[in-house]
Amino acid sequence: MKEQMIDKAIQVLDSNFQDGGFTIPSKGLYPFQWKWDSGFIALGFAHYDISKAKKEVETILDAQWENGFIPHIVFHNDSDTYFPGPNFHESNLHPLASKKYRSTGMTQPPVFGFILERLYEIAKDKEDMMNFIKKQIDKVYENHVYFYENRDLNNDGLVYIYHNWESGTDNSPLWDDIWETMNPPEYTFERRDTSHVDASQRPSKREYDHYLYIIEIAKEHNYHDAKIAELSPFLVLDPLFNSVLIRSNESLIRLYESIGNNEEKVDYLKQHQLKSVQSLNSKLFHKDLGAYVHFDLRNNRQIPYICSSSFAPLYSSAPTRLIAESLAKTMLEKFGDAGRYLCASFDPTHEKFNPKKYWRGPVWINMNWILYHGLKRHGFYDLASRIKSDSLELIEKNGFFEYFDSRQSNPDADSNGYGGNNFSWTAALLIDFLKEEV
Ligand code: 2M8
Repeated sequence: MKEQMIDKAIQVLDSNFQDGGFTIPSKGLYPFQWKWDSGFIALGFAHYDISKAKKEVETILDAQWENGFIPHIVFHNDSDTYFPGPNFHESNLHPLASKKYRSTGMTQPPVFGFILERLYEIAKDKEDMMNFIKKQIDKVYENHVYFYENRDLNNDGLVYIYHNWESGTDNSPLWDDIWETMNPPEYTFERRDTSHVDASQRPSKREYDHYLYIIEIAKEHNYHDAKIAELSPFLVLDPLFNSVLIRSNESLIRLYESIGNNEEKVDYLKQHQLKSVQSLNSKLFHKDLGAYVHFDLRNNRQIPYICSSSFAPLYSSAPTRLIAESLAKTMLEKFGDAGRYLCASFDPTHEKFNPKKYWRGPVWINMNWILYHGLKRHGFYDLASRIKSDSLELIEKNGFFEYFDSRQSNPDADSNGYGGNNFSWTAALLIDFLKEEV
């Protein structure tokens, strides 16, 4: 069974790999290269085709801007199956944008620090992989410097995101209260996603109006960071984004230390790391909820909802023993009842929970991978192995879907699999889960 699943996953990845040296998340629905998808995808390749793994990382990092920024989508081709595409985003408005690639002017969680380290763990030829890492690591470091120098508004080590698409958890109920503070125009545009996926599983038209409006504001100011920080109606501290940054700092520090002769960079990372960890715990951990929460900087208020991002800091060194225990307890009590697969993307006990709709409830395999490693790191082995076996069961029973219904007996559909099928990070992370002894 294990070998069969791996073979199927390899087929998915190989058929999503493109001539340009990058992998699309899913045919039709997502026809370009996405930043954090790319990192997870590289892990899958690394177990059976190391050159594709390296190519994937090399290609996305090649799209880095001169200021260290790495965009969330790189438009390698002219597909018209996705909206909004390159002509809407107009990354060339920014004076330091890549001249080689068209892209968006927003980013996604900075996964590449820990991706490089995991690639080293997986690679059989360590010397070859270390040579590759030596060539790429400064780009990842410059990306972290970009965040700390441009997005750390309060100089406390926490970096903001200015768009829900930067969070990766696009239409989470987390953002609903922010949408209430805005009144964007009703744009006329042709959605493409709903011609690939049932509309009940995707964001609404009105939600898209908000998404586009934030981009329009950023574009009016040529994607200038300081202007965005001043004017964007969406300005949020996200525990997922920040803990991924912290976790990637850890990896960069370890890798630079083993490469040697990089003291300045290591010092810079260590100093910022200290502040990031302290602030994450003091500003984003919500004691009463027993979870990390988001903070809305624009409206100066906490966003007091629990979602899978609330537990992501477990993947980093940030949580103290007490915090880690409290996170595991909250996850088990709210997300882990007997009839449910772990881990729903939004609090299943909350009225805003929707088991079928995109990031408003379904289980996502990339989040499960982060939570699995986080729980294990902090010694919660039972919960960790439940997340792993739930992930494998969901994929085995339903296929390589983008997201899954967390209800074990699902009254609404024959399958628990939703969104895009033959989805790359689902396939890649299944391989990494099954080959874990490496
Ligand atoms: C989803 O986001 C894109 C926009 O970036 C979309 O809905 O069009 C999210 O799940 C995001 O986290 C993911 O990286 C992307 C591609 O898989 O799809």
